[in-house]
Amino acid sequence: VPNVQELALTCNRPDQQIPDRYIRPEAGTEEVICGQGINTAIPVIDLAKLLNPQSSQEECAKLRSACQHWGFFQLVNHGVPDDVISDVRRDLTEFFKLPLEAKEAYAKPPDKYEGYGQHFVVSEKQKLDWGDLLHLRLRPTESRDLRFWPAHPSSFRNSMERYSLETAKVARCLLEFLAMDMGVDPESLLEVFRGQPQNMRVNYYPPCRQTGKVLGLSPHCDATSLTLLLHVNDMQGLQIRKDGKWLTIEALDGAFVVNVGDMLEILSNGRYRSVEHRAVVHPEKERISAAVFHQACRDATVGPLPELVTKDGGRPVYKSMAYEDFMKRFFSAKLDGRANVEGM
Ligand code: AKG
Repeated sequence: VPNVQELALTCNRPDQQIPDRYIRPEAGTEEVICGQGINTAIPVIDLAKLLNPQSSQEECAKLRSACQHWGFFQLVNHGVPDDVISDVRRDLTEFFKLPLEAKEAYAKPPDKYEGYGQHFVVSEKQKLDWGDLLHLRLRPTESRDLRFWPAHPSSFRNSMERYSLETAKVARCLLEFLAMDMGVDPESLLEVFRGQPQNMRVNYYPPCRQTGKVLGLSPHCDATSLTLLLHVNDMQGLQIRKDGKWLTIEALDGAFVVNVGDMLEILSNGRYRSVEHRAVVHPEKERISAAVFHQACRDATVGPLPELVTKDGGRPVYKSMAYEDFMKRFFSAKLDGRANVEGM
């Protein structure tokens, strides 16, 4: 399928049309509300307050409520140094500025999800997303395939390494608090994520003149435990499904937008919620976002934690499945709302 960054250069001319495969009749018809209001802004969780014994209990209650009712929150005071964030922002922005041939040196092979290319394409008839991506496996370090790691800009690999380490620390810390909140031994939850497997998908959404007619990223849930999303440039475009409407997220500068993925909904036996989300595009400006996904280890079982099933009267809400089968199922389907978790 075509490179969307290149396609946008021609399609955005007034005498040109957006190809039919990108036109989404549903994109502009559903109600969208602004996520800045007192009742519509996603909760903000302060990691420094979670870690401070004086404020931890109160902040942990906010974290629980965010994961139960919203599936999303913004994380501030997360402790990732400013220079780590600014370096990764700079290098990702530089990468997408490279000429097409230079980016295609890292092209995603058809049978892999790593590399530079386009979002989930599983059939000839499927509608396409208005965006390109760079997908990298970050952790465990031995799983990295450096063929897909850009060597330009020259600081790219080092920036990514530091970012991966810092975001893995944040995710681990949040999972520990969530385990405590659910009343399970943090080790039994962390064991599922042994080695802290982590992937990153960088999304590049070019502008689109007919913005209400295309989607940057189709509605979907993440297959992960927790996703940490960084707004790489200062453009908004993330929307989450809330009470049947689309709610636009106004990301705070430097905060992570964190969401619960299918795997955490399942492990928690339904206590926390994996919520559908999508990305819309701007008529004139490009947008770049970077999602870091925290996965289970290869030999894990994805299913409700036994301690929670016991607490819940022996009733698992979801089936259990080998992690590899769970991910195969996810990658063999197109992005499609809550279909993955609801099929469990
Ligand atoms: C993803 O990469 O899974 C996302 O949902 C990204 C959303 C965004 O770009 O705001």
